[in-house]
Amino acid sequence: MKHILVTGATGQIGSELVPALRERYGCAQVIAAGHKTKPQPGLAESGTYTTLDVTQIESIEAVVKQYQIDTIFHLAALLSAKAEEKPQLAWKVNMTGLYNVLEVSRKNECAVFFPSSIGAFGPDTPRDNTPQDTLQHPNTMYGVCKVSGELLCNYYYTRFGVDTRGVRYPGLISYDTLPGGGTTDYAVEIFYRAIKEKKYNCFLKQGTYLDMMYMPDAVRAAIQLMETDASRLKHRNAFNITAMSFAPEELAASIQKFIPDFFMQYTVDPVRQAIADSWPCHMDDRAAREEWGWEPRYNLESMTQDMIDRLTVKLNSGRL
Ligand code: VAH
Repeated sequence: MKHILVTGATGQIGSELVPALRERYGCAQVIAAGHKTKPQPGLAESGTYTTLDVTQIESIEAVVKQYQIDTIFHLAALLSAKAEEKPQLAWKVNMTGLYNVLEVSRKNECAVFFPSSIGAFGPDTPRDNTPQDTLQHPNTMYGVCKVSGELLCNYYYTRFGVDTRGVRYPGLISYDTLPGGGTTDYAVEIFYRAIKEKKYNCFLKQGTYLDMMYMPDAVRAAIQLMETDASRLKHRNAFNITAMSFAPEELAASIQKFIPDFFMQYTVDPVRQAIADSWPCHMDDRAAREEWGWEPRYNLESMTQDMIDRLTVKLNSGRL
C-alpha cells in the first residue's frame, strides 16, 4: 500500500483509521475523503482531506487518478438504524457507492477494503458461535446492503481480479466520534452519559447479547488484513471478527467498577431492539485467526477503563 484513499473518513471508523494509516505509511500517503465540507480538525491538519460524494463515480475516479491511489478503504455508508429510517437513501449510498468504488478500482488496479458487519446475518442465522460460512438472510436494509456488498466484492475478485477483502465488524466502541445512527451505539453513548451525568437510559433491553470490539482493535484488523499475503487467504468477503460479547447490564456493571454511583435504566426502542434481536450474539472468528492472525487486545474491562480515561480527559478539556 503506497497511496491510500479512505472514504467515509469523518465517520466512526474513518476518524481513527486515517491517523493510524498516516502514522504507519506517512501523512502524504493517505487521502481522507468525506461528504462533510468541514472535517474534524485532525483529518485536515495532518494530511489531505477532500470532499467526496461516493454516489458520483466521476468524483471517485478523479481522486484516484489525482493521487495515484492503489488501495481504498471504503467506509462511506449509512448505519443500521439510519438505514431503516431511510432505506432508499441507504441503498443509494451504500450500494451505488460500493459499486462505483469497485468499478474505479477495476479500471485503476486498486485493492479494496470493505467493512461488512454482524448486520449481514439474519434471524435464521445460528446466533451462538456464528459460523464463518452460514445462512445470511438479514431483514434490514443495512444487512441487505452488507450481504450484497460481500457478494459484489467477491464477484469483483473472482471475475476481474480486484483485490477485495473485508471483515464482519461487531459493534464498535470508540471515543473519537459521537455515535452515528447505529444499533450498537448504546455501548458508546453510555460512556458519555456515565461521565457527564452518571446515568444512562438504554434503548436495548437487558439480556441483549451482541458482539463488540474496541476501535483500536478494529483499526488494527483492517490494516492487518490488507497487509496479509494474498496466498494465505481462503476467504475474502468477509471475515467474522470479534473481541467480546456482552449485554447492556454487563457493560453497566463494568462501568460501575470505575464510576460506582453510575445508574442505568431502560427505555427500549422497538426498531433498534428488533434489529439487535436479528443479529448474532457471538461469532466464530477462527477463520480470521487462522488465515491472517487476527487477535483482539481489548476485553470488556480494559476497553471500559480506556474509554473512561480518554473521555474524562476530553470532558476536562471542554471538548466533550
Ligand atoms: C450499527 N455500529 O449499529 C453499526 C454496526 C454491528 C453494528 O454495523 O449499525
